[in-house]
Amino acid sequence: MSRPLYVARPLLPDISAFVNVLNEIWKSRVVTNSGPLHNKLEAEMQKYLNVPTAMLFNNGTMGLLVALKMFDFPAGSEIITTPLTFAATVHAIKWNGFEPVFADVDPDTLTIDPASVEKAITNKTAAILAVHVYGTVCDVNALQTIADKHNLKLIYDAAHVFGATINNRSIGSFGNASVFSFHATKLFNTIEGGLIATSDESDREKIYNLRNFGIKNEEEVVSIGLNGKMNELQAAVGLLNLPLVDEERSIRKALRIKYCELLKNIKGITLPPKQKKVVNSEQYFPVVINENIFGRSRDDVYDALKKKGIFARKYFHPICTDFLPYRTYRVVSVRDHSYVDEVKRRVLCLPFHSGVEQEDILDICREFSK
Ligand code: T4K
Repeated sequence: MSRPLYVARPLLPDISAFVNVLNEIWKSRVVTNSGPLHNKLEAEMQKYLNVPTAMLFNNGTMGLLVALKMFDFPAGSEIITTPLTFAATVHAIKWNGFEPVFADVDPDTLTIDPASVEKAITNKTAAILAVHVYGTVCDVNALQTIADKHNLKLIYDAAHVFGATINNRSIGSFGNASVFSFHATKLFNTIEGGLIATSDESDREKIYNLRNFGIKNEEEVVSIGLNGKMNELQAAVGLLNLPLVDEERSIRKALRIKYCELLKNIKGITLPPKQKKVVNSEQYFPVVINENIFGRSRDDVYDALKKKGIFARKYFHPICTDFLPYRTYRVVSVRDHSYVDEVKRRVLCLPFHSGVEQEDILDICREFSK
């Protein structure tokens, strides 16, 4: 058994392969600013994600900042998003000078609820920033219909869905832009990193400029850009990790099947949804623990696992509207009480990576059979 056992474990390449690449980088002294490894990884990403535009970033948060900047929304525009996400999603809205508006989540998928999104639209709404949370994909058709009907941009936070597909179509090709995170804890990682994917080749120049201070050429700065560039060391890790991703994903798929088999008959435990025609990214394995039926609370299970050296995580509790900067914001819902307030007390992400052994799963699941 592996102890301590964390919710995530970075996928890392063979150290000697990395040292070889480092030697090459040192020889060339090209360490950042669209170096050869960066450009190679960007080309590989375009192929892997099967999108015309795939632009690397130094982290997912910078990608989100740029994705929200690239459409020139007026200052003070409202962006509808989910409260069940990492803080970066909503911070990116505020950093751009826009107002987040929170819509409830769907009880089955825990992704943003399209009906609540529609209810949250006002004449200031410019976009929907939906999150494919845990690896579960949003209702992309319903969201696109709403976006088209109200003339809104549709941007996806795709931090959790690297390599996912819907009906064989790349997850990065939906909406106006999708932002991936390549943080160490993600299925595919460059230690820190991110990427914007879009279906429109003409977005490339705009994203390129915004990623590099708005610089167009040596004499022109054409937009209010930032420094979102991925360096050569990050790109080297990415190039070495990419061939390892599919195997990591199949190991996680087997873990998911095992978890589901062991937990499926336990009353009060809801497993992640099986989504038809979706290839899952296998990012997280969240369970929802209904204390009224199961007899124990999520926090109780979390504490008991922790005592054994198993560090599950309460992603995402607290939710964004519990954070100090957003406490005055309410969650728009088509229900009398927003579902997200219920789920935040109940959701728990269990360890989910190739370092989790069969005995670990048995040990974790025993905690649910008491
Ligand atoms: N949108 C969404 C929906 C996101 O989930 C995220 C990031 C973003 C946007 C922003 O993307 P980035 O700007 O980060 O690229 C972690 C990650 O830092 C964060 O990237 C991620 N979401 C979030 C869900 O999880 P923490 O605060 O939970 O990280 P930490 O350090 O507690 O790590 C979790 C566990 O992973 C640790 O208990 C042990 C293991 N771990 C972690 C690191 C960093 C390792 O074994 N090695 C490591 O180096 O946020």
